[in-house]
Amino acid sequence: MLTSIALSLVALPLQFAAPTAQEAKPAAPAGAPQAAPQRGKARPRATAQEPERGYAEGPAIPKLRFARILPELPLVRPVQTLQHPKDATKLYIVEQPGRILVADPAKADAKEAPVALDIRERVNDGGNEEGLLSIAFHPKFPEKRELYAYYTAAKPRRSVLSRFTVAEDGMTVDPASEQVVLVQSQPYSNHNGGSVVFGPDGYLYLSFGDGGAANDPHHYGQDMSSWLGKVIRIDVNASAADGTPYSVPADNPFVGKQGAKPEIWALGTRNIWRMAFDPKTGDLWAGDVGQNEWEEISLIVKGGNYGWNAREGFHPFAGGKGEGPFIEPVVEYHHREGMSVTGGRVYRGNAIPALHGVYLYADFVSGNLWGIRMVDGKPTKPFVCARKGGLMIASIDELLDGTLVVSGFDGGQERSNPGSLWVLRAAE
Ligand SMILES: [Ca+2]
Ligand SMILES: [Ca+2]
Repeated sequence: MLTSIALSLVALPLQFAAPTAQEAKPAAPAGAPQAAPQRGKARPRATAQEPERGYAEGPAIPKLRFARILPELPLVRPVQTLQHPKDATKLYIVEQPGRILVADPAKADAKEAPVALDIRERVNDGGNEEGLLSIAFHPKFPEKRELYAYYTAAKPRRSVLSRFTVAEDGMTVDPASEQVVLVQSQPYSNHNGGSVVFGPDGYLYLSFGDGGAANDPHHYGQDMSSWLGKVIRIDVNASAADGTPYSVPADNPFVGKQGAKPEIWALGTRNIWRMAFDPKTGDLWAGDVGQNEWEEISLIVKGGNYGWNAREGFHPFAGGKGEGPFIEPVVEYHHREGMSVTGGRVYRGNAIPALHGVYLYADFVSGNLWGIRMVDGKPTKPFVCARKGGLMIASIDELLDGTLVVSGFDGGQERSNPGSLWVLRAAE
């Protein structure tokens, strides 16, 4: 049973803060905004907890299976893979304690992998959601040999975004080359967000969580004077006039707005754990981890307010604050189906034609992997493409040919459990 997996966990899921006994449940969804049903189609049956949404119809989404890669390579809490953009033999594997390994994903018998970077001494991975959380190459890599890394550090507790220089052969990243781009103080160990990605515009996007604890006690999600609970967008190619090692794009939505940090691109996000651009459409997809009941997938747009902590998924959140208008999720799921969403990406590979254009996302606890399509701006009904009970799915990334790679912790998230990597194949 999926729920028994969740209940058997001793530690908290990676991106999930356990509700305290005193926490009120969000109000019933009555009155929650609903998408209009598609004309001429039967509305899906609603339950008390799942209001009618009116899903779009689309081509069938295929069943998938998990195929292990690098099965003999020992990994410690792998939280992301990133392929060299010009070299299919180099897959950079991010280990949460603070290392990056580089391995050829096709080498089935690899028992070890060279360490490209080891900054475990700088990284604080004391909390379950702390550590080296995300990396991204500069869009012009490898001509511009820059790697951006987002990690948590201690004393004081903070999140750090840094730039490092990659060696010409791509095998090592110089730890002495670190240039800190920005720092955000962190009030609690959890909800550090943790995706750094470059957009088609060449700017860097970073997801910050709401800071942590539970319920966003300081209401950071709607506080425009803080990066917490936001997605930010910066230009890392130009320093600011005051020496800040990045600049703010002039068309950021809150530039010049009094009391607002100009780096903010979108607000009201609780803890986006994995976001990714669709290279074909330029859409920014995100999985935003919920509090007590609802996990959501959202499309992040310029200036959008995603509701936290006034909203959780499509529902009002008791005790939250905030004025709309809010942008509703694309889809949500209830904690019956999982506990902590891991945002994925749109499949743009050629190996599975029926999967082309499908957005895939997962639950860290239940091991469910869903697919949806967008049809005329509306999602198709989420379809469970695969289920991998016991695998804590931490990230869904892609190889050069579009093959999706899943990083996870095998058998639970206790630190002693081995990490593992899988590719998604068509089920036979
Ligand atoms: Ca935090
Ligand atoms: Ca939301």
